[in-house]
Amino acid sequence: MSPDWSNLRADFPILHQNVGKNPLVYFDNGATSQKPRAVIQSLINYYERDNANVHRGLHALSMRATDAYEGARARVAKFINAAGPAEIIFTRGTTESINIVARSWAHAHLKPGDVVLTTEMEHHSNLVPWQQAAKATGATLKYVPLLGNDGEDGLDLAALDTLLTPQVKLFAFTHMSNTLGTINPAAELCRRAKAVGAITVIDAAQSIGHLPFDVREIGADFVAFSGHKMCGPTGIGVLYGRRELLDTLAPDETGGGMVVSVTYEGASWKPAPERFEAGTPNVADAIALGVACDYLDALGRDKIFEHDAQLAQLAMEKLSTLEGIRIIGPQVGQPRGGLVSFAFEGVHAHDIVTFADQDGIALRGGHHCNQPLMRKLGLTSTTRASFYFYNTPEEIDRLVASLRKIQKFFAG
Ligand code: C6P
Repeated sequence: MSPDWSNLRADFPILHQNVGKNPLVYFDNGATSQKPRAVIQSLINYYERDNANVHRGLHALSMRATDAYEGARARVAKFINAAGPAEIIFTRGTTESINIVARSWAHAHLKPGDVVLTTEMEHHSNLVPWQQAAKATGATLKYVPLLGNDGEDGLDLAALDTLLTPQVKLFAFTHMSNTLGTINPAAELCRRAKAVGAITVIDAAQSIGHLPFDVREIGADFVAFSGHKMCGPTGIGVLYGRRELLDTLAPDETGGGMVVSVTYEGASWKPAPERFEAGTPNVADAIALGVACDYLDALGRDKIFEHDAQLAQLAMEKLSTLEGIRIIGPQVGQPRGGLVSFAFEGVHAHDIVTFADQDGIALRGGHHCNQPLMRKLGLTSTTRASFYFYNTPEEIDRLVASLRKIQKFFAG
């Protein structure tokens, strides 16, 4: 049975406010999701009762903080079905997670003649680090093309046959595009990469809190995601890495907490995950991320996906009735995740976002950290409505009504 979605709104204090004269419609979940009371309370509890540094103290608070921090690591491992907590490295977010792989793995393993493969739909966070790694090592960066004038046909999976050569050492791709809403077939991409001996890196920033995700079933080597897009706090994220791979990697950052022994001449490293967590970690936010995992698992990410995908289809159907709208990514009836990006000729996305805000509706407008993709589609920006389980069909009606008003205004 599906949860009672509208009752769940009571768990999110922030949703119960007016923006100007109108009740808030929060459609910017792709940028960051809102936080349930349980996550907020976890932060308060930690700072009111348990706050101490971890792994260092023998006093009660430090031991409580350490237990809760390591408990959160185990909780996240369960959330994605990792083989164990040692495969979970806490980072600041998706961006830092991908950069760790690009600096630690790629710099150690890439040489001239090697190829790093990514796709034409990547967020800058899963593109620029590979450009930098390729530049530093002499490797070549190649892209799996995106099909369709509006990017509606997804990645060119046939092109993979020629692109995935034994020269490809690493294939980094997004699980769900933050701009198109496309969901890539992660398990198939990992299987095909593995067949040529390439390591896979999945950017799961947009998918992890929205659909079931099993790292072992997918067969990923590395997975990056952010807590703040899955009901957790900002400033905490995860790099999942297969244990065998993590243990062969040199640390990206060095300092306290990650060493076994230090002399004036040198130092030796602890195994993963400590090896990759130099300095005092973000204890409070990691613990709250564990609470976010509990919250999402209690709802069921299969149910969340169903809900979000239904809202996206409803939005597409209703938005399609607006004259001159161009929706990018999968079209009405094609499978997609819970976000919709669109453009109107002659009206800039920033104007749409500003006007919608006056109706209490929070959207995102711009290039969504996807400049090469925008250029490919012949756009400079789009407006994006991104949904989560607390959004409702009535809110979609308010969006469409607001857009109609905006269109009328700009038509003069
Ligand atoms: N996308 C959006 O509005 P960080 O900032 O490290 O938490 O996540 C980066 C990131 C990486 N990959 C994808 C697919 C993403 O969507 C994001 C963040 C936000 O779409 C902010 S640009």
